[in-house]
This record gives sequence, C-alpha cells and structure tokens, in this order.
Amino acid sequence: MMIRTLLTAAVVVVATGASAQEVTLRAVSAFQENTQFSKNFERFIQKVNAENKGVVQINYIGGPRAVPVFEQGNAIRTRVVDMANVAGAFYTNLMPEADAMKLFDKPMTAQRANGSWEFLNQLHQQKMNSWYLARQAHNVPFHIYLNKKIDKLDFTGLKLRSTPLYKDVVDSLGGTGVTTAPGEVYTALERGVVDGYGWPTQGIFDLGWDKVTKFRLEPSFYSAEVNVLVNMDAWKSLNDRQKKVLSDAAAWLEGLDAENVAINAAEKDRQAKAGIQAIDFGPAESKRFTETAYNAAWKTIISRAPENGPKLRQLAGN
Ligand code: 173
Repeated sequence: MMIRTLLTAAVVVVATGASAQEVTLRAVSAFQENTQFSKNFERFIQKVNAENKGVVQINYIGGPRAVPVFEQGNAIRTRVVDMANVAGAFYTNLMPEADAMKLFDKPMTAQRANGSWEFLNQLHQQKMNSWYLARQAHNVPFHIYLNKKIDKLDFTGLKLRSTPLYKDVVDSLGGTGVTTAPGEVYTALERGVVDGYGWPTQGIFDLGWDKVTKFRLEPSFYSAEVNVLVNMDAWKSLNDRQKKVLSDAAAWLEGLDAENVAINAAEKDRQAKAGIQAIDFGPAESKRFTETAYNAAWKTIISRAPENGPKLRQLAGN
C-alpha cells in the first residue's frame, strides 16, 4: 500500500510551452544503490537528465527498499513505476522466457541486428506490458561461490543461495537451492543458512560478501543480464523525440559493457587478494559443467515455454 501511495501518478507531465513538454519518468533498480549492477543505470540516468532538460527526465527513486526485488516485475507491468533496472531472473513468475536471457551471450549490437532484441521485446510487451529498452551486463558471467571445499563437481549436501537463474545448475549437481534477494545473502552466509551462493564475477565486495566467502568455483557460466524496462503505457505516452533520447541513451548504456572484461579481471584479482581461492577441476570437468548448465537450462525453458522456447534457443545460437 505504501508503495502504491508513494508512486501513483507515475508520469508527471509539465507543460512548459506550446510545443515543449517535459516528461518525468519514475525509476527503480532491483539492485541496491551504487552497487555494481545499479551503477551503469545510474550513469544512464545522470546522462539523460543532464542532456535533456525540458524534454525527458528520470526521477530515480532508488533500489529494492522502494520496491522489493521479486516485486519489481509486477511494479513495471502495472505502472507502479515507469522504468526499472531489473534482471530477468527476478520476473520469471510473469515471463518464464525471461530465464532464457542469461543464455543470450552475444553483444547487444549483434542481438539487435539478428532479431533477438526484437523478439524479446515482443515477449516483454505481451507478458510484462513493458518496452525492453536496454540490456546490460554482457560479458559478465556467473559463478557458484562456496564456503565449503568440494573435491569433485558435486553439490550433494550443500545448500546454495539461488534465484531462478541458478536453479538448473544447483539441481543438476545435487545441491539444494534457497532463493533469496541479494540483500539477504550476507546474513544467510554469516549464519550458515547456506554454504554458498550464485552471483556474477563482479560485485561481491559491494555488500561485504568477501568477508563470508572462501571459494569461487570455476568455470563461470551463462551471461548476466540486467534489463532496463519501461512500462508500455509510459512508453506510448512519449513523443518521438523523447523515445529517441531514451533509445540513444540505451545504446550508450549497452556500450558501457565494453568495460566488463577489464572489470572481471580486476575483481578476480581483488578476490584472490581477499583470500578467496578458485576451485578448478580442469578442462574435461569444466566442459561437462558448462554443457550440463546449458542443456539443463534450455530443457527447463522449453518445457516452461513450449511455444517460444525453441525460437529463443535458435536466436541465442547455443
Ligand atoms: O540475484 C542474483 O544472483 C541474480 O539473479 C542476478 C542476476 C543478474 C545480475 C546479478 C545477479
């Protein structure tokens, strides 16, 4: 109720003259403010706001304190907010196909050229009542981080903090998944409620998880995806110039992913310095792990979304 009261009248249209109308969009992020997967979205907001006074502005409400992580999909669908920076893993309840986005690992320029963006945008319009403005975190894969040393690729007896995106990896290696929002990971580890967690290469220092993490399992898998969605009614209310401003800024935002290879290397270095050891069972086991991860994920997606799953797999090309 609080959220609704705070966020109704989501779009404020201020007439500033006969031809100029400034629109203000209200935005949230599923990741805490100023952490790794909010940072570029925040840069995007600053850029839009600095360059487009009198045209379009974004009012950043903040992270999951404003709207809880797993409710952000519904908030964008029903226009409690106009814009959200949110992983597909957080809205698979509304759009099972969103789980496939982690398997789209080509750069966004390629995904926009080969029809992937267009098809995923159609699905977002149908199921999320939203426009798929941008996708971030290309080139940032996921890992399983552990506090217990394992001597083979087997999670039997381990409880691992999860979201829908890690489920197939955790299940197929015999582990038990415990779904939590990122904000609950530290406490779950500290209290020994879980023995490890899924998370990308980047960002474990943001909330102090390095203090409660001992190992990082190799290889990494899939591709992180953090999407900027705009509620469809809010999108339709924009004029062509405002849409172009946001679309151009989205391309700029996606371009920031070029920084990720260097950031990944720096994060792994920093993890090593913090005493986090890599566990690696060599090329043959790594290959088996990767194949299991991809095959299990596609199998789940195709069974949950039989109409769209095969087309998604064909577009993803893996
Ligand atoms: O919470 C998560 O581990 C998760 O699903 C996710 C997705 C994209 C980026 C970072 C985390």
